[in-house]
Amino acid sequence: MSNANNFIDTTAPGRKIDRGHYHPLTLVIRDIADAFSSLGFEIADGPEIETEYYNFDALNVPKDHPARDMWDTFWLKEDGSGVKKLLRTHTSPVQIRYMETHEPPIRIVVPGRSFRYEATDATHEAQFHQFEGLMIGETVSLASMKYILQEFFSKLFQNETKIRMRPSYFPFVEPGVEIDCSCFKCAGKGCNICKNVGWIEIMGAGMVHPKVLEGVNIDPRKWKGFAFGGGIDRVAMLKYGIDDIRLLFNGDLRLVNQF
Ligand code: 2NM
Repeated sequence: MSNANNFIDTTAPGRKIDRGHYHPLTLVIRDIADAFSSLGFEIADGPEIETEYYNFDALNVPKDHPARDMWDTFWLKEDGSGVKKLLRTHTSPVQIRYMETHEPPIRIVVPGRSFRYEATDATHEAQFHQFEGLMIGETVSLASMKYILQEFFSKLFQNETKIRMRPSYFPFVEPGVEIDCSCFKCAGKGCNICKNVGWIEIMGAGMVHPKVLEGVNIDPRKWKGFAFGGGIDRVAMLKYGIDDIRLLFNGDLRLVNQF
């Protein structure tokens, strides 16, 4: 600044220029994409507005499944096309679209926004983020999945991570499993992150159901595939110690400025 006497104060501090910050979800999505890229997976994406066919039918979700209920799904107004549309409730429809347009072998991971029509609280939001993955090959098995996911989590958490599988049910896979990973903070000893059990419930997975493969014209006798899905918001909350999912979406810069 110069004043009337043409004095320039060269010791005055400069003006601070604010720098932008990546949202914690962006950071986690980048980490997930990097880890899977290094394992040979391609990153795919697709529409957030989907048809009933891609969101449910193609995934072997029966007509009477509760996930089809109005309470879980944001249905859009009829647009006269005769095709029922909705906000995708998972990113699996992207995998159906990918299988329709690509020949196996396939290795993809799909991070993206999904929607559920449900009440909001500290751990539930009407919008959330998922990453789903798919690997199809002639010799792909649950053993391949265990190796790939163990490598993935070890890269993501920069820590040697073990996983374990428990039987579960999803209509689009058979068999279906829940996957736990060893705690990235205490490595299984027990701490506040894993609530003293040493394991973190992290995703669902399984071998792609033959009906799903048949629906996209992939011969289930020749090709086998595993698929998995997990929550990105939850990973970001665990990794960065964020205790309320709503903080990720309310636009308050005090959250973003910490990253
Ligand atoms: C999950 C759990 C298990 C899954 C299956 C597919 C597809 F399209 F290949 F059939 N995509 N994602 C899948 C399987 C997702 O999320 C909890």
